[in-house]
Formats: sequence, C-alpha cells, structure tokens
Amino acid sequence: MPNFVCGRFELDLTQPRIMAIINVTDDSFSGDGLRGNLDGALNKAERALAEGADILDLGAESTRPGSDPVPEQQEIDRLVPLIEALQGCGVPLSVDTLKPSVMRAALAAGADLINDVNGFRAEGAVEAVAAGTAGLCVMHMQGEPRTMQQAPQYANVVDEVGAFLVQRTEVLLRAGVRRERVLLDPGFGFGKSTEHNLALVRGLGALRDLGYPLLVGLSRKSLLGAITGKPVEARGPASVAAALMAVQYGAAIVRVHDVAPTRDALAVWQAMS
Ligand code: HH2
Repeated sequence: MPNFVCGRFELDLTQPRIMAIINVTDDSFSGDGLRGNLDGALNKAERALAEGADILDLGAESTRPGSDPVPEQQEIDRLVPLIEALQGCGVPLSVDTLKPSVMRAALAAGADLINDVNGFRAEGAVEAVAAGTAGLCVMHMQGEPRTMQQAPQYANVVDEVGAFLVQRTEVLLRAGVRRERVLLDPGFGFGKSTEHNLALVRGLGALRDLGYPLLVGLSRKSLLGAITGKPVEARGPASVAAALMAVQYGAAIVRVHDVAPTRDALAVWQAMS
C-alpha cells in the first residue's frame, strides 16, 4: 500500500500507528474532556508524544451518544490556538469535526488531517477539504449523535458500512481528492449495538479489502463495558486488548486515550508476529 498522505506528512502504514485523543470538550464520554483548557491540552499532547503517539487527534465537540452540538465559533476558538501551538510537534495534527467551517479554519491554521465522524456528509464538507493534501478520515455513523444508539438496525452491518464508506469515498475522489489521502473507519459505537460492533471487528478484513487503510477507535467504548462489566474509567486494559485485536484484523491506525500501554502492546505484537 502506498504511504498515507497527510498534510505536511507521509505515513508509512506497513507498521501500525497510534492516534492519540486530545479532547478539549466539556462532556466527552471518557471523562477526559479539557473544557477548552489550552495548557491542559498542550500538556496532554506532550505526554502523548513522549509516549510514542504517531498522530494527535484534536476534538472540541463530543460525539458521545446523547451529546448536544457545540456552537461552531466555540469549536474554532478552542481548536485553532491548539493547532497553532502544536505546529512544530513533529507529527500530523488531526482535527475531529463534522462542521465545514471548522474544517476550513483548522486547515488554514495548519491541520494535516480532517477526521469527520459524519463521513463528509454536511453541506459544504467535501468542498472544504477537497483541495490540498490533508488526510481525510471517512467514518460511518448511522443516525446522529443525539439519537444514534436508540435502535440501530442493519440487515448486514459489514456490507452496509462498507457500501457507505465506498460511496462517500467516491464523492471525495470525484471532487479531486487523491486516494492516498483517504482513511476509512467503521465508526465503532456510532449507531451500533454490541453485536454490530463485534461483527464489524470480525469484518475488518473485508473492509480493508476495499483498498484503503483503516482507522479504528474502540478505546474505552461501551462495547468494552458490555464485555467486561467495567465502567469507563476502568476500561484501559480492555482498550489495549481491543487495539491489538483491531490491528490483528487489519487496522492500520488505532485511535486511543492511553498511548503508552498501547505502544507496548503493539511492540510485543510486532516482535512476536
Ligand atoms: N470516536 C469518537 C470520536 N471521534 N473518530 C473516529 N475516526 N473514530 C472513532 O471511533 C471516534 C472518532 C468518540 O470518542 P471520544 O473522542 O473519546 O469521545 P467524545 O466524542 O465523547 O469526545
């Protein structure tokens, strides 16, 4: 597979990569939201880099089930200073947003990757990102965050998620995006029951066969609570196991809260593979 083109960077994805989650939200499900505290976010980013993060994913709007949208100016005001302050950190800066105006502001401030949990479906999203070289993570979500976990329905979750990702990617390619800029993500927990999430983990190989690198975010999610019976703050070990399984099944990048243990687990996996 060719290198993943990601703004100022090209990532070799023949070895698994770690995307560290840096939330400046008020209400993230994992309880790690830094409420727009720039120094807190910079400290967290520095720690993630020291622990071996390959990408930083900056988010200013929670998308947990039941969450409410954040005004776009607030999202921009929280993200832009962070992107500017982290410009020289040496790894790609990803921005987790579904709003075209925020995408534009983030790219103008120097973001390298736009991570859209809505698959670039908002009006103007494709136009906001098509030019340039920023990486684009296309994620699947059924419904919208406020209601998505109420009654998710699929006839065949792997096929339907795959078809959606192909369709959204074709829209991007038609708008002039090079294939090397695209990452796909099945969107664990975004309009999916436990059974749907498990079927998608087992189906990662089929999704990888679509021909794009896969990003997987299972860290601390409710699927792990359903399996272990543990509350969100005690899901660290389960998250590391889930990241390993995701890589084993075909993920190129894992999106995690806990970089250090994930880095160790991947090092062991690589040495023993
Ligand atoms: N999950 C969350 C947010 N963004 N982006 C991608 N590509 N894949 C994911 O699985 C994903 C994502 C939810 O996790 P988190 O950021 O920890 O929580 P919140 O949205 O509550 O801030």
